[in-house]
Amino acid sequence: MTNAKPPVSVIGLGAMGRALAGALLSAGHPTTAWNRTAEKADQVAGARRATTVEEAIAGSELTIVCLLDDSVARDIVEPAAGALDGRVLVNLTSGSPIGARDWEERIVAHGAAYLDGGIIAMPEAIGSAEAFIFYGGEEGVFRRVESTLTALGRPIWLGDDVGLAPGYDMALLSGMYGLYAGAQHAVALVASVGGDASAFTRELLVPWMESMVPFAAGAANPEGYVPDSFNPAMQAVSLTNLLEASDVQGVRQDLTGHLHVSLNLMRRAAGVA
Ligand code: FVH
Repeated sequence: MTNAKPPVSVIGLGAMGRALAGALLSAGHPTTAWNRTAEKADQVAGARRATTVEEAIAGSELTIVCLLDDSVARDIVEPAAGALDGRVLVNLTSGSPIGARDWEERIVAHGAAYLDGGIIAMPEAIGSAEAFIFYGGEEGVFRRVESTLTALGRPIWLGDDVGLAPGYDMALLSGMYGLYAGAQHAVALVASVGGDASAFTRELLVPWMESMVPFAAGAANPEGYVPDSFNPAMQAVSLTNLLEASDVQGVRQDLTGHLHVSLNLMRRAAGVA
């Protein structure tokens, strides 16, 4: 019996691809890597450098792709897809649900299995307990490679539909960008009235946002339904005041997009849309 870990190939050695390859090597997986700028392989100690994409794919049962975007990934993988027959391709490039389903169709047509993933971590966290990665695709395929994927971060299988992973990935990013937009506007407002933005952030904004996150996220629903207990008519007036005052204070108007989302929801709920 051998404890040897299965080899893995990684296509794409940007910041994330290098982190993925490094984590696989640390976990004991012989790792073959290909990147357009070939010298980046030298930054991943222990990786075997493949000179072509075909050579990388042929080196392992499992190939992980992590490139800038789906169109780059397609241009790189498609011409070499013949080498995928009987293998598994895991695409961790950020994409969309419809793009993932298109990928699956193309990869399966080449006799391979396909999983689509969404990485919820910065490169520095890859391989640690705080990193988690969503996967969508056939459960049997996921289980086949699950223990290898664990080397990258906690794997979360969402279901057979490959579109689930990019959908969940984008949803979490949306939550993050929503928070960022709110924080950015809040700090700009405080600066516009001559306040100390850094003390405000530290002492008031962070604790306030932390306490409001469960409430705001808990109240969200797919229909955009606002309960009467929110007093949406009052909230619509308050949001209008906030938008007007922000404008008068000279806060950049492009920072207020998130307020319009809430204003529209409140107006519709109050019947004044
Ligand atoms: N880094 C992060 O924090 C996030 C975390 C969440 C998931 N994302 C997604 O991961 C994908 C890769 O991101 P990255 O951070 O590795 O990105 P870069 O460091 O910019 O590396 C890009 C790689 O793509 C290659 N590439 C770009 N254009 C081309 C092209 N025309 N032909 C061939 N390869 C191309 C690039 O190659 P090179 O410039 O080194 O030669 C890198 O390998 C991404 O989907 C994030 O959304 C990361």
